[in-house]
Amino acid sequence: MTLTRRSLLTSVAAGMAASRLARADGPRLLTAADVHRDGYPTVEAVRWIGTELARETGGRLGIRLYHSGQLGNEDDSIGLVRFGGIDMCRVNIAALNNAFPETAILSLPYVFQSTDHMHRAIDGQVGADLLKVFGRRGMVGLAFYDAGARCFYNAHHPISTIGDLEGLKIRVPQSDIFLGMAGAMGANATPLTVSAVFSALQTRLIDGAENNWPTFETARHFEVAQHWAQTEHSYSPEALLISQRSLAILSADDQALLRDLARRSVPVMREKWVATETASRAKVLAAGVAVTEVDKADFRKAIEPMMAHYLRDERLAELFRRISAEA
Ligand code: BDP
Repeated sequence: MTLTRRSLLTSVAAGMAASRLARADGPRLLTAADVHRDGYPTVEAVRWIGTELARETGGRLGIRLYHSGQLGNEDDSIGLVRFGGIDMCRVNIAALNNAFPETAILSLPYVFQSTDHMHRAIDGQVGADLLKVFGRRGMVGLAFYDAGARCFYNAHHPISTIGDLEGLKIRVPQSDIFLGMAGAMGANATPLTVSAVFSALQTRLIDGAENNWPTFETARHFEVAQHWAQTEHSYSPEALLISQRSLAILSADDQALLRDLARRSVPVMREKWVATETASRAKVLAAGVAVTEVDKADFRKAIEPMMAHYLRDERLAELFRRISAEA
């Protein structure tokens, strides 16, 4: 991030914090950031929380949404939430892996065998335990949302075997896990923010990336990268976080209401997610994207040494055992 952009974000955040204080007697609007564009299921879920919050409090509380990365990338918004510049952010757990090592278990490759398996983990005690880790850095985890199964796509050639990934320059999120994973699978892994991917594909700085159907479609990656391989290597879910300070300003009843709405927004989001995933897939297929099936066993084998390395951490090994027991 350039100095100019950082100072811009700092003053935006300072301005927002000041305006929240100035509105102390009026409706308190919690500010929330998302990199996805308006209408994306995560944006709609947080909007739903805001609408319900306003309804339940007679307009005393609400949410002001900054979607489409208006407040910067996910690292920027996590920083803003930690220090109270904004109140909430919705980010992928990948953006939290490095700072909160336990969250690695949700991003690591082939930990989940299906969407149902992932749901059992995030909806159950594993999810509840992991939402608590953010307290170490001034944040509170409110909910996990679906992000589907991530797959590789590229502008060059179909990927049918793991060997086809060899040497391709593949964008990954700024997480050691994603870097290590794509590297272990033979790709030349390039960390970039998601907002940079479209132009990086266009200018051929990268050959491809990996993500879910809705991001592939809404961020227009499919216009350049027309080869999709059904690798389903990670189910890395989304997280909704609030600043501890912002939560502490609310009364105990309001805190409970917000937590409850965040919980109830999960099935709301899931319904939108399923519809969006289907629509995005249909749209890109109609636009000429070709899908290849792969033998996942080869991909799993490639990441075995990496998994063994991570599972030497007893916390991760224990989470892995609990998740595997629910397969
Ligand atoms: C998308 C997530 C978004 C991430 C992005 C990424 O919804 O939060 O920023 O992936 O790859 O699936 O960075």
